[in-house]
Amino acid sequence: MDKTFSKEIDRELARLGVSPETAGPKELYTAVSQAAMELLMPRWKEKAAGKRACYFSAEFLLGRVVSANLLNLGLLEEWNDWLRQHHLHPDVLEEIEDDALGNGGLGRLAACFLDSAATQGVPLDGYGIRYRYGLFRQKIENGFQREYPDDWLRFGDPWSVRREEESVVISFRDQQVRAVPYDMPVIGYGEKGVVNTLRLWQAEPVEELDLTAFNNQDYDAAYRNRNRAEALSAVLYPNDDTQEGKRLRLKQQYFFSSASLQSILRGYITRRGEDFTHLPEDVAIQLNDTHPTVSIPELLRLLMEEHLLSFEEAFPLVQGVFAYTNHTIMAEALEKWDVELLLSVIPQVYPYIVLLHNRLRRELRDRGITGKEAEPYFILDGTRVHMARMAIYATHSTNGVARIHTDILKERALKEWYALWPERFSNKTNGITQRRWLALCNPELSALITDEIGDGWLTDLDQLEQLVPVLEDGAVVARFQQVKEEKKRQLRDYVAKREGFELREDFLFDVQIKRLHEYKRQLLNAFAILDTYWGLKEGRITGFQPTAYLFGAKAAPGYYRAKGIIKYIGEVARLINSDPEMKDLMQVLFVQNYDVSYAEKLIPSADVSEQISTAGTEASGTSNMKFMLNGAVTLGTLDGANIEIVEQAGAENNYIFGATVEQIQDPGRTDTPEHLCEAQPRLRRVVESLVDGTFDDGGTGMFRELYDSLMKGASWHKPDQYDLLLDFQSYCDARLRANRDYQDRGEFAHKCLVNVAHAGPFSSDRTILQYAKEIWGL
Ligand code: 26W
Repeated sequence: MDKTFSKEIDRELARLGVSPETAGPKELYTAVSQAAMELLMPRWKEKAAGKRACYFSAEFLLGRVVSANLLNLGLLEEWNDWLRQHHLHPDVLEEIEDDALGNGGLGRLAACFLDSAATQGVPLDGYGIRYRYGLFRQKIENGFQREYPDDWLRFGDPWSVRREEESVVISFRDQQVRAVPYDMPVIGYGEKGVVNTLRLWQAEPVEELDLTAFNNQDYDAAYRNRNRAEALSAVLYPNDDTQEGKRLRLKQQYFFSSASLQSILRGYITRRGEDFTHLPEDVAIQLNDTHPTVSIPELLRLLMEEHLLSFEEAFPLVQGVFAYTNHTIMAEALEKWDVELLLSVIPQVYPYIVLLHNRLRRELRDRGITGKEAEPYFILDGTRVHMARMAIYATHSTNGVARIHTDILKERALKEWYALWPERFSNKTNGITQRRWLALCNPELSALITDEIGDGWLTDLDQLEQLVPVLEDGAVVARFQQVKEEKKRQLRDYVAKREGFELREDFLFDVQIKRLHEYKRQLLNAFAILDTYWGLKEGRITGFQPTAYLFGAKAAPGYYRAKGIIKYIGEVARLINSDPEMKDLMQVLFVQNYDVSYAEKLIPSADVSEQISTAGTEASGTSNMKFMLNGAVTLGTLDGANIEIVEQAGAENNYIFGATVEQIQDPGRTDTPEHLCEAQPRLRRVVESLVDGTFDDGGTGMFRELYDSLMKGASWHKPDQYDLLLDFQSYCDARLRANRDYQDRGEFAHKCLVNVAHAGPFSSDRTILQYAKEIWGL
């Protein structure tokens, strides 16, 4: 093997003044990253001619980038050899912080898309914010979630290049800031691979510091400007469920939208001059949810104010450039900005919103839509700006992220829009990158697969289909079981270190990991665990396969109920883990600070994947795909991408339960929480555990509030709005079925492998090629 890379690592270490023997994790990280950067630089500079696509996203949840980059560069083996040679452990880089510049699915999807585009040779660059602090670090103290800052730059940022000379100025009503781009290479894997760019903007003062104030010894005033500027990109908002009228959040959105557009226009003018008619031939911009949607009036403004186009010239260009992805139908998450707030932050943008609104009204009038009938379309409703409406109107494409989600958009949530412009709507079912979510996180299963069918699956996941005939070979199934056992042992060791908890690796692993939200129904899972516990104690359940129930989730810091659910799971865990009778039957663990790197440990070890959202609420889900790819069965509802997963892998190889979206949304429903509890004493008992003294919420009243949300409702919602009680019985049944089936280990492993063999369609390579062809025209 060519040893250029190893030599480069040695050189970088020497430059840092250390040797392989004296280097700590930080030095090793810096050296290996800089060595890799050195080698890839020539490839990064190559830019193919032709149209480029831009992914505008407030979040990019990359996780740890170093191992993924080394894998994609084909340098991972040489790095591991180098470590071995110096008697260093391959886990030395585990101390490096994740890049956690995102909340959950939407941000991680953006990261998977970048990886897939670079691998498939699709010219796609990411544009976002370089938050100083990513999503908070979570600790569980006394069962309660506590938040601490996430200092992701602690070990430096060797993968970014600051591009001072490409800074732009952004104006707000009350301040101006400089946006400085930090570029990261996005490295494709394999032969078709290219190196694209993730450009993250950092806010800085236009003037370094106020020297006059400084000389007058008014230091607060001297630094005020700097602090106010830096505040803009200081923190990622930790909400993934509600949009509150937050000034700073709007500022962040405008900040990265305007900076990205200015930088894109600069590039265009360099190539084409001031003739903007070719803009949609050169540039496609995908809006990741409505967060960057202020880009629409901002591009109009830039074209009209700085380049003197008329509105009727600029509008079709804008519509040709932009496309919009919707990630949620939860009403609380649909962004609407108060006009007053908007005017006090970015008044210069408002006139362009008015132009859009009026143009829309004219179009509606021409189609005979007036009065009340026109209202669901209004971008401006008198007091607020509806960002999703603006996004649908002023783009050429709106897409959902799984088939059922897109159908719900067309038939319900956005039906008025679909009626007018059906050709604008399409589905792009989400996907995940198999490089991170199989090759990196599960080298053992990867080796099994490669031994059977070769390694073509790394860039063409459909090749997993070739496993189908192989699955009848008992030896393959047995090897899969050994892999699963090995991944459980690895998780056991990791959990022992991180949580001080002794997982039983001989148990079935049942895993629910995702943001904490009522609609995702972690509380239903906890109820079912408690019901199983009582069933075992009373002898109602016999022949039970011992099970470890694992949870990982962060709650938005202001989401009171979500935090109550964390506390409740902790209480259930305490009851069960401390009961000697349960020692060989059940364990419950809520892991702290669930993040991308933790997911990479948990997913490969899982037997059962919990995907239990109320039908019609989870747009797609993506962890469901990661579990499938790593050989877990889905215990889930007919929601999001679960539907497409069971369609591929077969209902007989998964555990589907619960009401369908039609049943949930049936206007003729007569069931009530009270009736359901009356008919089902076991259900009554678990629900009452919230308030009957079984558990202690530390005097906070959180459990009472949860109880009331189920049984009484609240001013803003009906009782049990996510139908936990309706689905309780069928959930318990399905879960017990999985538990019984597991006891025929060979048969269960076979089911798991059938899931793996049919995971091909859930590669983000497939998704990104669909975006490229069907939306971006690449
Ligand atoms: C305005 C606050 C806010 C912030 C983020 C509202 C909503 C969000 C996101 C839409 C939350 C999110 O991550 N949604 C998830 O997107 C995934 C990728 O498409 C889907 O797989 C998940 O089902 C969806 O919940």
